[in-house]
Amino acid sequence: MPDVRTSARLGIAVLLAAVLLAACIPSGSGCEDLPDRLEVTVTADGLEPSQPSVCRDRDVTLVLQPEVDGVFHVHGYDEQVPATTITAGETFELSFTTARSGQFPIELHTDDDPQGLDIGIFTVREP
Ligand SMILES: [Cu+2]
Repeated sequence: MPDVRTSARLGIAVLLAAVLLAACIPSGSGCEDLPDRLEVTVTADGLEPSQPSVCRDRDVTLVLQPEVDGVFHVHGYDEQVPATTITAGETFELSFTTARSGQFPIELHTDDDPQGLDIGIFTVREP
């Protein structure tokens, strides 16, 4: 009965494909699937994405694309990411090693608001 054999083979092939596919999908634990290079749009009152997340012990690059002028500051991460003067329309690349994990408020200081405004949260997850 060739039909039965063919469909059995097909069944095995589908099962095998499903297993292989499942193996390719990164597991949800840790932060293996988080990117090391993140493009971040900076607006007057927010970020896109609003909560950039990376993994600890990685060489990370934040690519800032500001729509406003100001000083970009990751509160509590000053050693790795010095406060950076940004200009609307230009691109700024901040490269650093994520030495510490945690959540760090991202602030934007402007001439209008020198004290700074929380525009997002930078998250460094444990591997
Ligand atoms: Cu600040």
